[in-house]
Amino acid sequence: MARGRFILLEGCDRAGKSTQCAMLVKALQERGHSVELCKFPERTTTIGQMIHAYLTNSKELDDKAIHLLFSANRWEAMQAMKRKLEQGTHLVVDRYAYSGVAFSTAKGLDLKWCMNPDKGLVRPDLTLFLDLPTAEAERRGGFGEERYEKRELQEKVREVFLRLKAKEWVVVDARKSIEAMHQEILNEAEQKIREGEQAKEDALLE
Ligand code: Z5A
Ligand code: MG
Repeated sequence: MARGRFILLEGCDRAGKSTQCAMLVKALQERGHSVELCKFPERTTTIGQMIHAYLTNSKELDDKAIHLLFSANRWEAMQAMKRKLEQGTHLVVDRYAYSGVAFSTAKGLDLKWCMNPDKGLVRPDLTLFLDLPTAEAERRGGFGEERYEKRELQEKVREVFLRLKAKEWVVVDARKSIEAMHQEILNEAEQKIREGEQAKEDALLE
């Protein structure tokens, strides 16, 4: 059995990451794939509850302390994620280390310092960056409820994301309709899954 593919959806606030992750998981399951959703922050763990309290303004934390908690929240999920990938389950992941670096750097922390705690985390096979201008994000539901949902910070976050963007990232224009984005994301994910299966077959034939 081929290793599962790690498919990451990153991007700006309200770009539709959670909407698209749910649609992608459902579509891949309907096509017979074993697939699971992971979301960061994972708010159900003890660390995740501290992050939630911070994001909803019921707890104050030093910028470096909250950065390390976001990273620890990924590390505590790592063994289970690796196991699932090894068992052939595809993971659709809603935000990851790039969000960690983008938000903390936008707040004023040093980029290199921010990258260090996430070094060694399992690497995505496909990163889809959902790009949305901040003015458009503000018009979408729920914007403004949590700590980081402020125009000036969001614009800086987008700038850092664009600095982090590697050449292999796929940029998805999040101004498009939900359905149009879904088709594009599903095509990219299926292609990546086929490549993984092909590589396994080739390895068997050697
Ligand atoms: N954070 C961090 O600082 N460090 C880290 O390491 C990590 C995260 C991992 C909470 O994250 C905060 O944590 C976040 C980053 C920081 N801060 N902010 N701001 P979260 O992932 O829990 O945030 P969220 O509450 O899920 O919001 P989101 O991710 O920004 O939204 P989204 O998932 O991209 O969008 P959505 O929920 O799918 O859609 C939003 C709305 O837009 C909804 O009403 C949809 O129906 C609508 N929508 C979606 N797509 C479309 C299209 N195509 N057209 C029109 N309307 C649409
Ligand atoms: Mg979301």
